[in-house]
Amino acid sequence: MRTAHRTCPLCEAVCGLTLTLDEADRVVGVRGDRDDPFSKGYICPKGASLGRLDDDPDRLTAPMVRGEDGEWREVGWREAFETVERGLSAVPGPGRAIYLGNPNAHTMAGALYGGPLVRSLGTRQVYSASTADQMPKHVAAGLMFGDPLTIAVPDLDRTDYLLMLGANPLESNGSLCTAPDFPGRLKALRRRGGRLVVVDPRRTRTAALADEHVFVRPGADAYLLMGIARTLIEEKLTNVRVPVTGLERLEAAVAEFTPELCAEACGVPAELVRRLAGELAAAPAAAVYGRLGTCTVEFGTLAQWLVDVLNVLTGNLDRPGGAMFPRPATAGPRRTRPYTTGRWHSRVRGLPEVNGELPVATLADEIETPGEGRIRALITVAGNPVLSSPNGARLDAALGDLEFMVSVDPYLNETTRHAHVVLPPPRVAQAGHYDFALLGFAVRDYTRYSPPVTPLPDGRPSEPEILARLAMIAAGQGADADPAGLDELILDQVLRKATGTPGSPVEGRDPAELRAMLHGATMPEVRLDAMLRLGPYGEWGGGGNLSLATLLANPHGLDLGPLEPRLPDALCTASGTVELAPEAIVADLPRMRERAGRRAEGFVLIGRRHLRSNNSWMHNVAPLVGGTNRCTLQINPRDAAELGLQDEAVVRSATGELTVRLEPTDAIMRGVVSLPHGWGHAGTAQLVAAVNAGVNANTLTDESIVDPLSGNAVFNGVPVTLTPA
Ligand SMILES: Nc1nc2c(c(=O)[nH]1)N[C@H]1C(S)=C(S)[C@@H](COP(=O)(O)OP(=O)(O)OC[C@H]3O[C@@H](n4cnc5c(=O)[nH]c(N)nc54)[C@H](O)[C@@H]3O)O[C@H]1N2
Ligand SMILES: Nc1nc2c(c(=O)[nH]1)N[C@H]1C(S)=C(S)[C@@H](COP(=O)(O)OP(=O)(O)OC[C@H]3O[C@@H](n4cnc5c(=O)[nH]c(N)nc54)[C@H](O)[C@@H]3O)O[C@H]1N2
Ligand code: SF4
Ligand SMILES: [Mo]
Repeated sequence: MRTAHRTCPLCEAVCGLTLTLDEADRVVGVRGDRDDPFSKGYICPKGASLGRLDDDPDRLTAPMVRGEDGEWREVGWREAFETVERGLSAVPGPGRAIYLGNPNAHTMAGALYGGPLVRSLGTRQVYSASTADQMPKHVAAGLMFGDPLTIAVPDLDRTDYLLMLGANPLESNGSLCTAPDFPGRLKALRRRGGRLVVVDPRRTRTAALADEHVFVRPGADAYLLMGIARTLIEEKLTNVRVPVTGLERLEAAVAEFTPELCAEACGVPAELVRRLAGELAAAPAAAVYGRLGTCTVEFGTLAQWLVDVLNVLTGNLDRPGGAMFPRPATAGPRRTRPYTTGRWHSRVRGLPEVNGELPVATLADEIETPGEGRIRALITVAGNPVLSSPNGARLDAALGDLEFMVSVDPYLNETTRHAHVVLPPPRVAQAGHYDFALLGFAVRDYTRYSPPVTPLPDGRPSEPEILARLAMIAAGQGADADPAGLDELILDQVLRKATGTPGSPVEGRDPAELRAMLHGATMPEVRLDAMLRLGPYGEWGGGGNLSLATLLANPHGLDLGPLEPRLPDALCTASGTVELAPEAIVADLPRMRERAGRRAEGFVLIGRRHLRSNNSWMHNVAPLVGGTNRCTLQINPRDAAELGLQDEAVVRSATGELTVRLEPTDAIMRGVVSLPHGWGHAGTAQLVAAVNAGVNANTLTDESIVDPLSGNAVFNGVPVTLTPA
C-alpha cells in the first residue's frame, strides 16, 4: 500500500485528494487532502468514489473499431489511428466537425490540445458543451470587460451579502466559482453575520441553508435583476466605483422596466424587488452570483449582464467581499483584439459564431441538411450530446447518418455508440492534472499540479497524446507523425510571442535559450512549465518563483492569497472601462420588454442536479446511484392532485414526450416541474447504468429556441403538458 496526492477532476471544486493504492496500483481508498491549503481536507461522495470510477469494469481499456456489420472489436492503437486517418481524409475540412464535452474543462488534454485540434481540422463546425451551459456568461463578460474569460466571481470568504440565482452549490459544489467546500463557505458567511439570499423555482438544499429563499418564475431572472437595477437608479442607491462607459445609456434603457412590470413577469413581488435592491446597496460588501439556472434560458446573456450591472451599480465589482477577478498562475498575455461575436454564421439557421464556435442546438441541422459544408465527419472528445444537448433524440438519429465519427471517451455510451472508432483515455490515476480553466474562477488565487499517480502501461497513449495525434492526422501529417512536434511548435510560438512583446520581462531574450531551460517528464508538463514561468507569479514573468519545479516540490498546492482588485488593468475593452450598456445588449432589450407579459400556458420544465451524479457519466458506479439520485419528475403535490396524477405521468413538449416517475414535493413552485438531465441510458455496455436507466430529459427540450446573443440552449422554462400515464 502507498499514498499519493491528486486534485479531484470530477467537478469544479478542485479538491485535493489523498489516494491509497494497493500493490497492483489500484486506488483502494480516497480521502480529502488535509494539507491542501484551498480544500483543507474537504471531499464529497463523488471524490470518495474515484477509485470505483477508475476501476469500473465497463471502462474501455483499448481502442474500439465498429465494423461494417456493426460489431465492435478491440484493436491496437496503431490500427485505431490508421482507421481515423482513412476516415477523416475522406472528408475535406468544411465537412468536418468537432464537439468538445464538459470534462475538457477538467483535463490537461482538453486545455492544451483542444484548441490545436480544432485549428488543424480546418472547419468552422466547432461545437461544445459551453453552448449548453455558460456561454451567456462569456458573451456578457466579453462585451462588458473585453474578454470572455474575464469573469467576476463572488468573493465568498469575505462577502457580507450574497444574492445567488439559479445555482445549487450544495449539490453541484459550485460552478464558475471554484470553491472547495462551497457549503462550508456559505455556512461561514452566515456565521460571521452575513446574509444569503437564494433565488430558485425550487427550495433546494442551498435555499434551505439560506437566510431567505425567493421563488422565481423559470427563465425570468432577467426581470428580477432588471427591477433591482431600476430601483437602485430610481432611489439613488448607486455607488459606481470603477471606470465605466454607458451609465446614462443604461439608465435610459432600464427606465421602462418598473419593479411592478418586472414583478409581473418574474413572479417576485415588487416590494421584495425593492427590498432586495435596498439590502444589496446597504451591505458593507455584497455580491450577486447567477449560474446555470440563469444561463440556460431565453434571456441568458441579459441575465448575466445584469448580474454584473448590479455588482457595478452597488460598488461591489472588484472590491474585497464583492465580485472579483481571479489572477490564475497560468494567465497568458492580455487580449488585444476587441471582443466580437458573429464573425461567421451557421450554415442552416444563420446563428452567430460565439468564441469561435456555433451553438450545439444547431448541430443536428448541420448534419441533416444537404448542401455544401454539410457535416459528414465528427470528432467528439469527452462529450455525450445525445443526453446533454437540446432535442438529444434528434441528434441521436442524426449521428447515425455520419460518414465517419471518432470519439475520445472512456465509455461506449449513447453518443459514442455511433462512432466508428472510440479512443479511450487512460485511467484518471494515470493522468497528470492541472486546472488551467477552473483556477481562473477560483475564490482564492491558488495553484496545484498533480503528476500521474501511476505510470502508463507500455504503448498506452496519454489523453494529451491521443489528441495531439488526432490533430496531426487532421492536419494531414498522418498517423505516424511524432506528437511532440506539435508541442514544440506551440512552445516556439508562445516563447516567440513573449520575447517579442515590448515590456515583457523576457523581451529580447532568445526563445531557444528559454526553451532549453524548460523541464518536464512529458510535453504537457513542459508546456505547463512555460506557462507558469511566464505567468503573473512566474520565475520569468511575474517576479515570483513559480515553475513546474516549485509545484512538484509542493504537492499539496500553494495558496497565492486572497483575490485582489484588478481594474482597470484586467479590462480589454476599446474604451478601457467597463461597458455598462454594450450595443448588442441594448439591442436585445426590446425582446425582453415585449415578452414581459407573456406566460406559458400549462407547466414549465426545469432541470436539477444531484450531489452523487455528474451529468451523464457517473451512473455506472453503484455507490453513487439510488437513494436521492434518481431520475424523477418533481411536481408540487397540489398540481399532481389537480391533474389526477399518481405514480407516473406522460410529459409532452414541442419536441417529444416521456413517461416519467413522479416525485411530489412542496419544495417546487406550482406550475413548474423538474427533471434531471444525463439519464436515459440505452443500448450501451454500462451495466449498472442500464439498470437505473431513467429517461433523457433532453427529449423534451427544444433545439429551435436559443438565447439569441450567445446561441445557448434553453433548458429551463420549457413549456410542457402533463397527463396521467
Ligand atoms: N453533483 C453534481 N455536481 C455537478 C454537476 C452534476 O451534474 N452533478 N454538473 C457540473 C456542471 S457541468 C455544472 S455546469 C455545474 C452547475 O452548477 P449550478 O449552477 O449550481 O447548477 P445546478 O445544480 O443545476 O443548479 C441550478 C439551479 O437553478 C434552478 N433553476 C432552474 N431554472 C431556473 C431559473 O429560471 N431561475 C433560477 N433562478 N433558478 C433556476 C434549479 O432549480 C437548480 O436548483 O455543476 C457541476 N457540478
Ligand atoms: N436538460 C439539461 N441538459 C443539460 C444541462 C441541464 O442542466 N439540463 N446541463 C448542461 C451542462 S451544464 C453541461 S456542462 C452539459 C454536459 O454535456 P456533455 O459534456 O456533452 O456531457 P457529459 O455528460 O458531461 O459527458 C461527458 C463525457 O465525457 C466522458 N469522460 C469523462 N471523463 C473523461 C476524460 O477524462 N476524458 C475523456 N476523453 N472523456 C471523459 C464521459 O464518459 C462522457 O461520455 O450538459 C448540458 N445539458
Ligand atoms: S466536490 Fe468536486 S472536486 Fe471535490 S471531491 Fe467532490 S467531485 Fe471532487
Ligand atoms: Mo456544465
